[in-house]
Amino acid sequence: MKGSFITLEGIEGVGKTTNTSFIKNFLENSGKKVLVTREPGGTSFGENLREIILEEKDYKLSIITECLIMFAARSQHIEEVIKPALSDDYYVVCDRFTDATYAYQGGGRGLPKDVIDHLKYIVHPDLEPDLTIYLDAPEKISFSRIEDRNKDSFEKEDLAFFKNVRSSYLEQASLHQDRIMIVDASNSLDEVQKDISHYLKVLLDRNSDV
Ligand code: Z5A
Repeated sequence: MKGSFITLEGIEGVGKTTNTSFIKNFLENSGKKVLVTREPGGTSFGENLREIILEEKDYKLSIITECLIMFAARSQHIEEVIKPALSDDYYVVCDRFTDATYAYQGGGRGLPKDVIDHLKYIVHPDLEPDLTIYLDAPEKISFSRIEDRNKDSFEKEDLAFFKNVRSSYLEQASLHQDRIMIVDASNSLDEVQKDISHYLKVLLDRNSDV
């Protein structure tokens, strides 16, 4: 595949949506074709599943059901959107991907890592992001940025849940230092975007050498 696959990760309110637009502009200004997408979602099927996941329900999804829904949406997303775009030379910028499953269903909900490893192997054995920007900030800072919003089913979880999610993200970043770049999202937006620009330039340089 000729394009590049870039993902953004982090707990709620750290600035993933804001910086997805920044990355799109940066890459387009560098002459690249860019496709922005998100998970769960990115296809009609995935967006339907996203609604089911995030809406208030009068029943509770089991942890494994929640995880299978993430991977069902992802499988469709990869086949219908991500792989065709990468084959067509696009830079695909995705707001969350499988690192989020390790962090939320693994770290947050306590699903064993080997279950997620297994599902990942079934759904995308041959696809890994080329670059993951992990926006890191303490829960209290990121939550203060979204306190005026209506909360979805995840955002109603307590601080302990998000501490575990964040720890899990940091653990993955230490395991995949070649791919996951940690950006301090408690800094000003200007500083955050300066750091992101640096990692994008490294990726563009690497691609121009190929
Ligand atoms: N989920 C899962 O459990 N398992 C999975 O495998 C996947 C997902 C893929 C939906 O995600 C949920 O799905 C998610 C995990 C679960 N849980 N929740 N909730 P989502 O990505 O759609 O939802 P989100 O994380 O809640 O997105 P968000 O609330 O929109 O946050 P954000 O995109 O990171 O933040 P933002 O909208 O860009 O910024 C928030 C505000 O902060 C905004 O006013 C900005 O202007 C401001 N901001 C941003 N950066 C800064 C800085 N640096 N300084 C000051 N202010 C800033």
